[in-house]
Amino acid sequence: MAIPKTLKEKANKAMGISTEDARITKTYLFVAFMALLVGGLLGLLQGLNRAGLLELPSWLNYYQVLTAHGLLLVLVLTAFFTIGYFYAALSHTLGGLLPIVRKMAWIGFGLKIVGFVFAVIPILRGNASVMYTFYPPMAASPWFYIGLALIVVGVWMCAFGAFIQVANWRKNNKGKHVPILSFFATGVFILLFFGSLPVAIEVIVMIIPWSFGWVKTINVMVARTLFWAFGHTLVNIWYLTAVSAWYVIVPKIIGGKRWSDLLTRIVIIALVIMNITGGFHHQIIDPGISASVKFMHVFMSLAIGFPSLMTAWAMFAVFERTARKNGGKGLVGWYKKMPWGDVRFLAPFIAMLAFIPAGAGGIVQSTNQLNQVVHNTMWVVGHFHLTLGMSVVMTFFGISYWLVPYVSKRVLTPAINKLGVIQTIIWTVGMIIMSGSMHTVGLLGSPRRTSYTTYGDNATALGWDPYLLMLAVGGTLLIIGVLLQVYAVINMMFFAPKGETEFPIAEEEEGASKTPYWTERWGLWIVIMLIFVGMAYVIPLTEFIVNAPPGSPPFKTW
Ligand code: HEM
Ligand SMILES: [Cu+2]
Repeated sequence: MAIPKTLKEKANKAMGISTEDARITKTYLFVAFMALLVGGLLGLLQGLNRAGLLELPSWLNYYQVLTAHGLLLVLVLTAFFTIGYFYAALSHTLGGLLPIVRKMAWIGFGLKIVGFVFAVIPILRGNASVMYTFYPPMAASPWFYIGLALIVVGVWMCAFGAFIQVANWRKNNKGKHVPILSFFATGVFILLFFGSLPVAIEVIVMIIPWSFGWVKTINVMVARTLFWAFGHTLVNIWYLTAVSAWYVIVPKIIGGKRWSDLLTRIVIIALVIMNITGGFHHQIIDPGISASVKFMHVFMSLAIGFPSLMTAWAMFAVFERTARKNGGKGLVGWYKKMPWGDVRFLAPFIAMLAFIPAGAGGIVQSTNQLNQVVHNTMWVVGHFHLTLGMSVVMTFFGISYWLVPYVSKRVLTPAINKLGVIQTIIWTVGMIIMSGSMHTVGLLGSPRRTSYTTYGDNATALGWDPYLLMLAVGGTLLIIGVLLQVYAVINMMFFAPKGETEFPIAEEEEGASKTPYWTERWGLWIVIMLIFVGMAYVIPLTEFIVNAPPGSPPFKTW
């Protein structure tokens, strides 16, 4: 930890986060959890519908609900949480945000909210039931895409704000390592920027002119490819955000030290470099991509398993060391010494455990032959409720129990901690039931993105019913979990007792070897990343464009 130099930095250390910096994070987190509330309610409607328990009224279409559920949870919840969390980290570890950076965070906030309103109005009016992937040739109202473009520009504002903040700190702290959590933030914002470039090109250059009717047709394969270059990166941004809490926050909460600083930084660099190049594992069934290019993408996405395994190893080493230091004994007996009753530990711990089956499912999906079995079935929906709905979101929940009090200058009370533990258990049971039945019913052939139907009482389709019923049971538990979590956040934000809450950052182990300075060479990492991106995308995109099939006019399929 750098010793604070300027008066402002000293003041920040003494008094906690400045009110102005806190307001940014607080507002971002508030929006994130409102998205969880509304998105969760919509999820329940879907679950009940698929189980045949609820017929949606004629003015509320299943695909309209699904579009809103996807956007609220995939885009709004995650983006607002990630930015709110990392802006608090930048403020805390780099001695307070610069005024210009603060301004950019607010402009970014405004752009995202305006963009969101632009996107939501056509969804509500039934003119944009294209789901969060908005694959052409399905076409929504042009305003929906203009909204998405504004959201992306809003995210860029925040990314550039973070770059300015980090660059300024580096200028004033020559030769020093960027504090670890800001190092994570740097990686995340680099990925957010470069990962959202392709989708911005897709939306602004291709889709908007086409949906206005200025051009007649669209190249569907180019659009899908640009989308997944972004979509796949987004997934790993969530992952990297969750991992930052696992490496840096959780060890502090259990009273331990951080695992190797060098290894942590290598994991971040590896994830940044290898990320964007995995997009085609979402397009394994797509035509027109050669087997060798698909193979390269699958190889690259499995390569990300390597830093993931390093993470798993490091985390369990930290747990064992800390528990043994606290008197834990035996091969497994040391587990008793973990703070199971502390939601700030319990929630991210279960999130980590969930990543084991979640990662295994991902390997299944990236395997060509197995992908044929599960592609576009409910299995996939089970998979991302396990990865995103459990590994990532439960980590976010765990973070909220100290971050919300920290920015609200309040404290986590034992009562809210207990509520959090109950919430964690309900969410865990609900997700296991929901995602377990989704995986199973997917293997039995039930398609994703399909409202309730028995296909004329076809025997196979009727066989899905028990699993779809379990899906609704899990979904009902989850909505209880959503309500408890949102209640806890609102309580910690506005009603909990006033007081100082610590921003928990674990120290390095004593006598840890010094991290070499080459890890700070972000320019080099970006160049290597771009070479990888070029390697993965130049040939297939050229082929799609040079040998383009006839383009498609827009379709409204709903
Ligand atoms: C109350 C909790 C939740 C319930 C009951 C629920 C239920 C569902 C159901 C039944 C589907 C879709 C089915 C279909 O393909 O027809 C779905 C899709 C989806 N859910 Fe959830 N979900 C919940 C929470 C979440 C959370 C927390 C996230 C992410 C943070 C999430 C992300 C998604 C996404 C991305 C889709 C796919 C949308 C699409 O295919 O376009 N869900 N959910
Ligand atoms: Cu992916």
